[in-house]
Amino acid sequence: MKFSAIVLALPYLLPLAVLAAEHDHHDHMAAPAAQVSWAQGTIKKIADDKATIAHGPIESIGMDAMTMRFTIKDADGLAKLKAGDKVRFQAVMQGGEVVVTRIESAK
Ligand SMILES: [Cu+2]
Repeated sequence: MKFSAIVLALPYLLPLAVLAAEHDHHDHMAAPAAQVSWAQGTIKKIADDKATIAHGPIESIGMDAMTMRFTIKDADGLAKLKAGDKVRFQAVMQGGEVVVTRIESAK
């Protein structure tokens, strides 16, 4: 009786298993953050969740050295920093905008 219940339920469970597997796959695709290379820079100014950084080349987004303003998603990291600090950070393209996902003091 238990067996027939499983057999009857199988066609309904199978698509769920496929969905779950696909979801896993997407999670992997959406989480390359650990492999993003670090870029170097010096903080020029901090205002709210934005920081102006004089940065070196940013390999992860193919950007040359320049001074520009970033949206910083790493609020905890940003809270420990001030203008003049040398930093290292990870930048990615997110919704057509360059955002900094991690930032910390560079010793
Ligand atoms: Cu730049």
